[in-house]
Amino acid sequence: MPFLENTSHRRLNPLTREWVLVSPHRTQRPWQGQTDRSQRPGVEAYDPSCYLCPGNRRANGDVNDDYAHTFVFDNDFAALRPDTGKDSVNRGGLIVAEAESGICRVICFSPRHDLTLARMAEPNIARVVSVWAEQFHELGDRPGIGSVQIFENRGAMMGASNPHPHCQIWASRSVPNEIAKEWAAQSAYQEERHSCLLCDALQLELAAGERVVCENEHFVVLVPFWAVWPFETLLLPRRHIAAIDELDAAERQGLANILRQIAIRYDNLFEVSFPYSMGFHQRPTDGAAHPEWHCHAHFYPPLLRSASVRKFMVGFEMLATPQRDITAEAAAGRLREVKAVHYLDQQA
Ligand code: H2U
Ligand code: ZN
Repeated sequence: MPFLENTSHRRLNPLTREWVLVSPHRTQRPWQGQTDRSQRPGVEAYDPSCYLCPGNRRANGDVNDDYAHTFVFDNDFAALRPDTGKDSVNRGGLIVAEAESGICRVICFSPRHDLTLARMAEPNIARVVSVWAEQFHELGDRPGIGSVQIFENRGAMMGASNPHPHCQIWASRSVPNEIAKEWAAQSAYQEERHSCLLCDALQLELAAGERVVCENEHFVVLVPFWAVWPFETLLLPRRHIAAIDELDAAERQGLANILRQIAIRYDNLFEVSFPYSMGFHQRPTDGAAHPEWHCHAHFYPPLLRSASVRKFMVGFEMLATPQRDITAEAAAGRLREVKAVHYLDQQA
């Protein structure tokens, strides 16, 4: 449909039922992609001052295990605590608050301070996937936990406090905003069409092909039609599962493989360790089966045209609707074009 390539239009995100404004005519100018090989990571395999490296002391005095693969600990500065009680206030629906409880953890992906998912070996990423599955299961099974959010903030640009490869888990009593929106949309779709929103979207995307970035036997990564961030991607299991604890052994390997693939493509785009926030959206953990829910991960990277030019969600976007210039189709093309081998592993 040509209007999608040359006319201002808005696209609907059926998962959140929010719109994004696309202004493709603003990118008729040539691609300004720049790379910056000077920004090679200068970090060491072990940093004595890192609070995530094996055997080091954390801010609260605890000493990390001398771990060989992954390491999980309760966040010393947890935003959610298990023991908050049940206080609430409601003044006419205008001044409303509830005590919120939960558990926050940190997961180190590797003892190596200098690695990222893009630079880790696939079997070691598979270990991380297994820890995610165990943690989701363990925390989600607890009474009083309604949702488990696993997320990674990568890079100073996204506010990550430390380059050591790690992610966080926030398990909360209530269902967070983004999950609540996606839950409502997936439930409504299931009720109306007796089908799964993301299974159907995946079939459409695979048939179109133009927004698919990479795939394997079990997973597909694509720039969704409704992407807001320039190089935003959606990672989807081909099988209809509601959470990663339902993945079998081959699918866990497959998830490790696809995570490595997309992380490498991101790094190769501007030849920089690519910043992003990513996370898994999984079924609410209220004990129900959630047949409407299709497990997936979102990658939200801030970079726009080079290693240093980032997109800001300001102005119209903050006050009205998010907007993008480069189309989802063009962004997917860029991510497909780059090499599948990490730039630091390519021969000069
Ligand atoms: P981020 O890089 O995404 O901010 O995650 C690091 C987390 O590690 C952060 O939530 C926690 C911070 O609270 N932390 C500890 O639990 N112990 C420490 O000694 C320092 C940081
Ligand atoms: Zn470290």
